[in-house]
Formats: sequence, C-alpha cells, structure tokens
Amino acid sequence: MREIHNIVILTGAGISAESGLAIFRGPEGLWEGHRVEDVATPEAFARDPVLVQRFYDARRENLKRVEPNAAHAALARLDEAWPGGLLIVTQNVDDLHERAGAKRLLHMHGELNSAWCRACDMRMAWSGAMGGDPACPGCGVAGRLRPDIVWFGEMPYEMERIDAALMEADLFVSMGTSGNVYPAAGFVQTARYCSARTLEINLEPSIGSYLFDESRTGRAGELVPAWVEEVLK
Ligand code: BV8
Repeated sequence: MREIHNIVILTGAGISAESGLAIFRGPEGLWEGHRVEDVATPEAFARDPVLVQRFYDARRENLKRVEPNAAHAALARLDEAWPGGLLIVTQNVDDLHERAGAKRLLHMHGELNSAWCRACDMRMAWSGAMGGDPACPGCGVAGRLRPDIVWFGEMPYEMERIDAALMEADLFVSMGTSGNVYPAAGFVQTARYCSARTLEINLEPSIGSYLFDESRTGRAGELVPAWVEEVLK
C-alpha cells in the first residue's frame, strides 16, 4: 500500500444534504424548481437577471438558517490534524465547510456569500440580497453586481491549483457528488492516471463509481467521520 501523504477531497451537494440544503438532482432537487439553463447560465442572467438574482438571493438567505453537519466537522478535524498535503475542493457554493473550520479549501464553482462587480471586476463578501441593483461598494456603480458563482459554460475557478494537487495526490476521495458535472466529474480519472488510490463516499453509487478503487455507500454524516478516524489513527 502506497504511503499516503497528499490527499485531495472533492465534495458535492450530498455533503450538505444533512444540514437541510437541497441537492441538485432528484424530486426535491434545486434544479427542479427551475430549469438549469434558466438560472445557472450567463445567458439566463442576460435574459432575466431579476429571476436569477431572486434564485440566488433565496439560497443566500436560506444558508443563514442551516448549520454545518458531522461530515463538515470531521473534514475540519482532518484539516487541523493531517500533517501531509490536503486540499478540499468543493463544488458547493455554501459556506458550511469553512463554518465548520476547514482552511485548506477551495470553491471551484464560486460562493453564495460573494459578489462580483462587472464594472470594476472586484469580488467582495456579500450576505444580503443582490436583486434591486445595489451599488458596488468598490466603484459605486449600480446594477452591475452578479453572484460570484461559476455558471454552466463558464470556467471553474483555480483549475491550475486543482490539477497540481491531483498530480501530487496519493489519495483522491469523492464525497456526496453524483458525478454529473464536468470538469469535477473527471477528477477521478486524473487521479487514477497519476496512480493515486481512489475512494468514493456517497448515498448511492455515482455515475463514475466504477472508476473508484473503493466505493462506500451511506450517509456522509456517518461515513465521513468514520473514514477520518481511520485516516488519523
Ligand atoms: C466548463 C454553481 C469549460 C451554480 C455549478 C464534458 C462532458 C459533458 C458536458 C460538459 C463537459 N465539459 C463541460 C461540460 C458542460 C458542463 C457540464 O458538465 N454539464 C453537465 C450537466 C453535463 N460543465 C460546465 O459548463 C462547467 N464549465 O466546462 O467550462 C471548461 C472545460 C474544461 C476545463 C475547464 C473549463 C461549469 C460547471 C459548473 C456549473 N455550476 N454550480 C449553483 O450552484 O447554482 S454545478 C452544480 O451542479 C454544483 O456545483 C455541482 O457541481 C453540480 C451538482 O452536482 P452534485 O453536487 O454532485 O449534486 P447532485 O444533486 O447531482 O448529487 C448529489 C449526490 O449526493 C447524489 O449522488 C446523492 O446520492 C448524494 N447524497 C445525497 N444525500 C447524501 C448524499 N451522499 C452522502 N450523504 C448524504 N446524506
């Protein structure tokens, strides 16, 4: 068994499900209320910015009513205690990983609590509503703020840093993600190509489950703390 020094963890909506946040697919899924292309594409924003701002304002507001769960807490513990390399790459735009204390973390699809001014290109922390065309705190221009979120057709954030970590990884772990959305769904391939061990923890086998050396099915709130205890033993 190859010595494990560098770990890369990919998380998706499933890790926040037990905190009460909707996942994307399935009957109660986020997208069910809206067609993806109606709320999460630059074209949708150009076509109907009021609808898109309302969609994200509602999620930003809802985020204040939920708390991190045992899976977020376990990964924060791992981050605190793991002496080797660790990078938590989340597809989630919620702030539950950092509220649980995780530091070695990046949001490849952006963050709900961040605004991006299209006039001055500044990104800034934002916790209120963005609908109603507020002025940018930086340049003062009104109506040019958009959610700092990576929409479909847009380039995910920090892909170089992610690729570099995958190249160095001894272990790649995917948690709470269905493996539908690229380039995130392709990370397991890159990790395998770099001969890292690969583990999936998910409520059900994901689309790419066959690509993992090991697949554990169950709730993240139970399986992730157990896995972290194993690793830190
Ligand atoms: C891009 C922000 C160019 C918005 C998001 C290759 C092939 C086919 C298509 C493409 C391709 N390459 C690119 C595309 C197009 C597209 C894409 O992938 N389309 C899909 C739909 C086919 N990708 C893009 O447009 C990306 N940009 O490609 O740019 C490029 C190319 C190469 C390299 C660089 C750039 C941009 C995609 C990002 C879009 N933005 N989010 C917002 O949040 O509002 S994506 C969004 O959907 C999430 O961030 C996440 O990524 C995805 C949802 O997936 P999951 O998180 O996995 O959630 P899901 O509900 O699907 O699954 C939850 C899982 O949890 C389930 O399996 C369930 O069983 C499990 N679960 C539930 N409860 C629990 C649990 N597990 C454990 N415990 C529980 N309790």
